Amino acid sequence: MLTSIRKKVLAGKRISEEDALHLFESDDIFTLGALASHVARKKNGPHAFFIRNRHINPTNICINRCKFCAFSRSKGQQGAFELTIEDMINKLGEGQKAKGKGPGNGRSSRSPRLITPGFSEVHIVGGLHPDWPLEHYLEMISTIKKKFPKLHIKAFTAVEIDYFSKISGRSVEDTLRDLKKSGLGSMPGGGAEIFGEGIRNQLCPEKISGDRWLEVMETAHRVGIRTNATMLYGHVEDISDRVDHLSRLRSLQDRTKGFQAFIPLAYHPKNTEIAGGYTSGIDDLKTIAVGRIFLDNFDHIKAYWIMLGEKISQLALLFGADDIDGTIIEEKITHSAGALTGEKLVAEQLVDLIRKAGKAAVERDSFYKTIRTYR
Ligand code: V47
Ligand code: SF4
Repeated sequence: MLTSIRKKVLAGKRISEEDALHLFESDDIFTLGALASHVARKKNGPHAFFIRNRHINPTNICINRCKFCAFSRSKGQQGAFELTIEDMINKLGEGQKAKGKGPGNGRSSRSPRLITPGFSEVHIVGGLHPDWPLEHYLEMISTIKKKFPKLHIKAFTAVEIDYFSKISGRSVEDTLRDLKKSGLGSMPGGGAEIFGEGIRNQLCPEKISGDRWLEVMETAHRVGIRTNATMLYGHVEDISDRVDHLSRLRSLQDRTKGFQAFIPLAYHPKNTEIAGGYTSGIDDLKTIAVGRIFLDNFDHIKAYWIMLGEKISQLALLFGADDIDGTIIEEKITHSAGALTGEKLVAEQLVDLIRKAGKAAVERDSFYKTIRTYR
C-alpha cells in the first residue's frame, strides 16, 4: 500500500482519504518523513521560515468554556483577566517603537549579523467576552494600527468573528470588512479543533460547528483576508476524524486558495476536563507528515514550537514542516494547559534551530515574503 502511495506522491498526484488513513496507520516513519520532505522541498526548496511576532490575549473571559481549554475563565472567576486597549499598546511598546520614534525592527548597522529586538506581527486571540461590543474590537485594531502602522495585525479566530457578528447583528462579511478597514491584516487558524460533530460535541459543545468555522473562513477569503487553519489532535479523536478534518480543509482550499498554513496543534491535557496524556513525538511527526502530503494545496505546514517543543519542531522540519512560527514572547493558552516549553525564543535561537536541521533559515513576514535569509 505504501508503495502505491509513494508512487502517487512522487508523481505529484493527490492522495485519497484512504491513503491518508494508511499513512497514519503505517509504522514506516522514515518513508513517511521522506515523502513529506519531498513535497515540502518542491513547495519551499531548502527554506524553513520563522517570524518575529508577539502574542497578546485581550481577555480569557469566555462564554464557551470548551472542555479542553485551561485558559478560559467565567466572568468574576478567580484568574479572569481583561486587558484595556492601553494595556495592549503598552505590551506592544515593550518590544516595538511607536510611530514617530523610528522603525520598529531596524537592524544594528554596527553588527549586521545580529537580529535586533522588535517584531513584525502581533497575534491577537481571546475568549468570547460577554460584554464587549464589536466597536471595542474595531477600536482595539485601529488604535494598534495607528500607534504601530508597520505592524501586521493577525487577529481573531473564526469562532470570535462569528461571535462578533452575532453580538453586533452585522453579517460575517460586514464584520470582517469593518475589521479589515480598521487594520486587520490576516486571521489565525484557531478554533477549528476537530470538525466532526461527535467529537466536537464532546470537546466543545458550545462552540460553532465545523461547517460554520469553514463558512466564516470562506467569507474571510472572499473579502481578501488570508487565514491559517489548525487541527487539535491527541485527545478523544481517532485517525478517521483527523482525515475527515484534513479533507474538509483541502476541499475549501480548492475553492478559495485563502489558507496560508496548516498547523496541527498537539493537545495539552493539564487543568482541562478532557482526560489524557501528552502526544508522543512519533504522533506529532506523523501528523505533520500526513498533513504535508495530504494538503497538497497548502503552501505551508507549521510546526508550532510552543506546543511541540523545540526538539520535535526541529525534527518536524525533516517531516514536511517548513515553518516553526516565531518569537511569541508571551503565551497563555498552551501554558495554562501544561506546556513544557518556555514562552519565548529570540530570533537567533530560531535561526540556530533551523540551521541545525540543515535548512536555510528565512525570517518571513505575515504573507511568507522573505525579510532575510540566513545561509
Ligand atoms: O483555538 C486550546 C487550541 C488554539 C488547548 O494561526 C489547545 O498562526 C492544545 O490557534 N491543548 C489557539 N491546544 C492557538 C492557535 C494558533 C497558535 C499558533 C499559531 C496559529 C496561527 C494559531 O489552541 C485554540 C485551540 O484550538 N487549544 N486549548 C490545549 N489544552
Ligand atoms: Fe473560549 Fe477559545 Fe477557550 Fe473555547 S478554546 S473556551 S472558545 S477561549
